[in-house]
Amino acid sequence: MGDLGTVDPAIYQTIQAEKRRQIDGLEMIASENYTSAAVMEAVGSCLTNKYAEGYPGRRYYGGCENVDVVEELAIARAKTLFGGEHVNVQPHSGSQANQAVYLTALAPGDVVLGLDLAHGGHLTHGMKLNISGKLYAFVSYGVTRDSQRIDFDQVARLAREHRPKLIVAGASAYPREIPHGKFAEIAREVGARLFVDMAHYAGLVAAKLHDDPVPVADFVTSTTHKTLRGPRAGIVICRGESAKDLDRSVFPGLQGGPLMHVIAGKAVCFAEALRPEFRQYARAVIDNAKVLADCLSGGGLRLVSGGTDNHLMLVDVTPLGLGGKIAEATLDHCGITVNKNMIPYDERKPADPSGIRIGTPALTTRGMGPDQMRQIGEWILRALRHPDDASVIAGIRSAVRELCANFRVPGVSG
Ligand code: DSN
Repeated sequence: MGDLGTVDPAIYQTIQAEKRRQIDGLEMIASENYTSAAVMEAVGSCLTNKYAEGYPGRRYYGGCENVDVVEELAIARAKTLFGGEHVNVQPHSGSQANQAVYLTALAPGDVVLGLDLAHGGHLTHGMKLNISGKLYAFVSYGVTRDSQRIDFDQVARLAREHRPKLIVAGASAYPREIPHGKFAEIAREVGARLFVDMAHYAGLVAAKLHDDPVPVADFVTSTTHKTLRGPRAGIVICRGESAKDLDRSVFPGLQGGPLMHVIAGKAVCFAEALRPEFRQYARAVIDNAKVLADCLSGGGLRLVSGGTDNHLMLVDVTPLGLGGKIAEATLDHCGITVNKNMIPYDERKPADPSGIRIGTPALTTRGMGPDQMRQIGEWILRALRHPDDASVIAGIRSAVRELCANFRVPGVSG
């Protein structure tokens, strides 16, 4: 035990319990992952002690010679990984990265197009209670009823009708590859700028396994902790012409001192993602998702859009006679962590929608492959068919624990 157990036993014990939960359970929340021990070491380092308002070489504090190196390395590596003329690695989160783009490209009241939250969009893409929806006049596009893929006819029609200043692409619950060029064409036609929030699939873009938004978008944001497998944080990539304004929007517009320890973690994550093994990892994430999706649809569950191209699937559980809330809780009791999720054209409410969202990034990081996906798919089906049968659930819980014992969680030991 280190200092924490003595100084704050309550927090120490809770962290121990969370370690156990992460080791003993199957983490299938599509936006979560296990970052490496190296990233955690950087994030847990003495860099947390340093104030560094400003940018490398232009700080408002002395003593920034080392954190300047950290930030410059993070920027250089992000540029190597994603391309792009300018990168800002200071946003504390994906939400703040998105706000920085809005602050740069828009004035309050400007019209923006974004994907409807209920069709797979994100809070920060214009949800009414989010600052994006309060400050700007968002108009939502969606997916078609039949293919459940983005309705580009609707995007074009809404763009011509509302003449938005900005079009937002990207999603947090969309199982298909997003063709960014189609958005770019529409944006060009109506004189809008294009902003892609690639948070969910950034790791797949880094591995060149997903259409790359950087060449066609004016602004691209990402979190670094999802498929990219880094620390919990955000980044913005933009064209050189917006660099100055964007940097001002992040600091002093939205944030004060950057979290230099987290920026160090981002630098480590970008270096890891530049290695050839990362491409193999991202390939395996997609392959695993396809195997699991086939297994679930073969067992009678309906997959939104019929399947997946990426790291996640959206599963309509109502064919088995239950809603997303019970499905999430049932799987939780089995040690399988997912989240309930609205599906497009859902007739149920957000607190108990028709679907669950399932992702493969974290289990793939643990080294699980197609055999484990088939096994987990069977467990999910059995649990959802018998949500009230305590012995079925207990049996799956113990089988999950046994499986987990064979697959290490990077950076987390029991
Ligand atoms: N809340 C995240 C997700 O789960 O997709 C996105 O920010």
